Amino acid sequence: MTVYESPKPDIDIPAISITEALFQGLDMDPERVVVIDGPSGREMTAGTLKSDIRKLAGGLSERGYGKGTVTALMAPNIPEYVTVFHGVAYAGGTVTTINPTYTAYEVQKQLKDAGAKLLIVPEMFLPTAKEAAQGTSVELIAVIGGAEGETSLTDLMGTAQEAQTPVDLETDILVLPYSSGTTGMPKGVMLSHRNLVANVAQCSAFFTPKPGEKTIAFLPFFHIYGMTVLMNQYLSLGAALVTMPRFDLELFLKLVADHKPKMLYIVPPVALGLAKHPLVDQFDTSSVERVMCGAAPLGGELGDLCGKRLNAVMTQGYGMTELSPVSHAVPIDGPRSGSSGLTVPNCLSKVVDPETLEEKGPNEEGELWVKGPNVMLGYLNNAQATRETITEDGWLRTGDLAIIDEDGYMFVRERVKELIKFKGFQVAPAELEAELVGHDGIQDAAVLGKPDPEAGEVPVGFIVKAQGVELTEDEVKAHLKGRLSSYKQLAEVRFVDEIPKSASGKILRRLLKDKLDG
Ligand code: AYL
Repeated sequence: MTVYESPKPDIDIPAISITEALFQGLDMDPERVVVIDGPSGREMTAGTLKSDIRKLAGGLSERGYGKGTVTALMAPNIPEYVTVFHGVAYAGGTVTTINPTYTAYEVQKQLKDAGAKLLIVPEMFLPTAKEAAQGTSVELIAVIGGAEGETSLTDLMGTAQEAQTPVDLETDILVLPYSSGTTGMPKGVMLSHRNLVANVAQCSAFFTPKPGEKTIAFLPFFHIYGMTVLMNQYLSLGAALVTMPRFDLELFLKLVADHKPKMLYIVPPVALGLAKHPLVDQFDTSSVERVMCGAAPLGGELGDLCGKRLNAVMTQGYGMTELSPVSHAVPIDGPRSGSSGLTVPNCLSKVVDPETLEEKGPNEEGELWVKGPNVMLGYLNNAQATRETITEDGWLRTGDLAIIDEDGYMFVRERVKELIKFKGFQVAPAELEAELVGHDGIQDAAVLGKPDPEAGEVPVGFIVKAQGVELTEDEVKAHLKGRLSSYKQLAEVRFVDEIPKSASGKILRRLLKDKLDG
């Protein structure tokens, strides 16, 4: 019967929009370079960024694409990502962030679900964007950098907007990233300005970058980790980002040597590289004092190895898209191997028996529940999933089994929800299953995650063939190839006679998991 508060004092969460928070950082010094494109070295100053955001917000509002409009942003980490995200936010609109490596089919599903009217992409992704936009509510595609015969991002800019378009900070939807949550298909996670402003402040209690400090931003801004912890936290505190459109260990190490970050933000597969890859010895990483790893389980041993190799304090954070995302983090002055951290300020956490809902004591295992100003508004157009995830008194059920020790340190033990994590990316079994049963030769299918030393987990398909059908593993795999992006592909196929199900038709994943392990 224990509810855990943060050991750190609560903080005042300013009643401002996320872009007003950003401008506090940018206004510290307009001449300061705040975003650098890693591969090319192209620089953007705080002054230019602010001015571009205000012009874009003005242009969007003039065209009627401000408040009430969902804009889809499908881009890797490039300096203009910040301009678009905040241009939309300052105009009072909603951004849905799309993984640029998605197939046209996946992009189309998100565009439709989110009801996006405007789609903004770099030229490289224009063909996918055009294909995806067909038959959706998208009215206009704008190209970052421009393209022959297309509306460019610059064309969208208008007269600089003087002030934030009024929004309800607590109830208007600022951003719609997608997450499958504890069960089912990916869903739009409705996050408000307050959710993001709160989480930036909550994170800062544990890992505050100083003005002018830089870090290397390869974690994608379209995912909540990069969005809050890097883009919004760093820039709103006057710190700077070196963006990488995709991860490449050698370039990453070179950027570390050149830009001398004190803190690195990573995911477990990168921790593996940093701990073991010979390339690491060829670069100067001596500026790094601290590494923060999150988004998937990191073994204590691997974490220690990574910290030792870089001669830095290795810490973890824990979070969920639905929590904006960070609810737990390990402080630099109290590292603990293998722990995902202490509760962040203004937040409560507890461990609950998922069946009886009884609250557990220290070191007793149960489902982790979290409450705070960073808990999402709910899932877009899905009141039922919202009700199943957030209790009436505001606790978010994480779907992770954990313990909290007597000092308040949380340790994730196991993921009990369906979600598979491939290199920190979400793979929703239900999405793969829906595609698989769409194949004529497949009568039924279930997808589970199998532990993998490099990716963390890989999806494995259990397949029941339709009667009298010949079907090979390759044919099953090929069915998902053009439809779903590379990280959602099946690593393995197992043909079975039936998928075990409960009386209500739910897949009994536990039973299949035993098969996987056995
Ligand atoms: P989503 N250890 C184990 N599992 C984790 C951890 C961790 N440290 N962090 C996240 N997960 C798993 O929405 C867990 O199953 O957000 C959780 O429910 O893509 C799920 O990932 C959520 O996946 C940080 C720390 C960001 C974490 C994040 C998480 C963003 C991932 C910033 O500092």
